[in-house]
Amino acid sequence: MKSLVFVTALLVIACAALPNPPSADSFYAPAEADAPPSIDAKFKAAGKKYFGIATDQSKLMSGKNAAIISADFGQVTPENSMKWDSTEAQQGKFQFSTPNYLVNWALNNSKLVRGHTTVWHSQLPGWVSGINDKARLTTVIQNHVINVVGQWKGKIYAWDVLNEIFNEDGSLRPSVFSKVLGEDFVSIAFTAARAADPQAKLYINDYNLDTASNKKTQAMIAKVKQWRAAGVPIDGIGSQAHLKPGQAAGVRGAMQALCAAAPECAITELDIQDAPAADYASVAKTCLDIKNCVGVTVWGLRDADSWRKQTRPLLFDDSFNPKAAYTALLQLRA
Ligand code: 9MR
Repeated sequence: MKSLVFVTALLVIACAALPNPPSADSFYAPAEADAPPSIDAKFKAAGKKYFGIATDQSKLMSGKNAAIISADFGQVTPENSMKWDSTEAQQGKFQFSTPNYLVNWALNNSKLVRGHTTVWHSQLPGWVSGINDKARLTTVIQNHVINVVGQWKGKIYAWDVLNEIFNEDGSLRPSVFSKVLGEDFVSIAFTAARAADPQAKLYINDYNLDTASNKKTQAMIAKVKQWRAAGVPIDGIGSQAHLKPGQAAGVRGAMQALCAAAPECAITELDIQDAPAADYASVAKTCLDIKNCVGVTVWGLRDADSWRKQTRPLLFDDSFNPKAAYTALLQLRA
């Protein structure tokens, strides 16, 4: 009897000493309540529009892609399905079923879409690259841009209207567009895109813009200022940011300079060889710190699906497990 009183007394004292005994409710709280917020949620809390990812219909229909993107990302870019060779492989015969799937998926899942890309020298059908008449090429560009951008009028946050038009020395890349039309293709493409979807933010996008001082970055800045001053409707500059370890160090200075040249800017195709966590964190923090940088898009989910898979540059391994760089981004302070 004595021992029972003693044990009961001990229990009473022990319970009283517990700060707040957990209620029944807290035992059954959903696991997500304790999960850290997504990187996209962090970006939005910091005033950004999204943290996004490149994907496409085949990915969204396989493995854990859709589940992970739906839970953790706020924006999608079609990796290939909106390019000229996919949308208008034959003149005037537009194919939209694959990118339609992505856009519908995005809208059903409350994700923003970046359209990619209307005028690019690569993945360009032969019937376009063979044109050498100014008037004909002008009409062909206008018709392509109006049909492709118009297809998703009001549904696309931003369009990469022009992609990769500069050489490393800052001159214009010798594509069919620049050879036949000189610089005029820039205003032709942007004017058509604005008419087709007045709400979409219109971007010029390029790679190797990762150092402020390099000639390509300088040319992008000078030319965007010049074209905007002349009335070309350019809303944003996209820096692709396909990086090697260590290159992230230059991205802050480069983005500060690029973002000062247009109303908005974004990192549009981020991937980093070997996926160093500190480099990913540094690039993400750069966008968080620059007021008119609207978001960061990573160029694919799993290493196995990357265009440079041998360098394992992405945030998820081949089994869809998040890598150290992903955790570093989750832990980033805005
Ligand atoms: O990731 C894309 C890859 O699947 C395609 O085969 C390739 C074709 O050129 O394009 C890749 O995406 C590119 C993007 O559209 C523009 N910037 C460079 C990207 C990597 O090459």
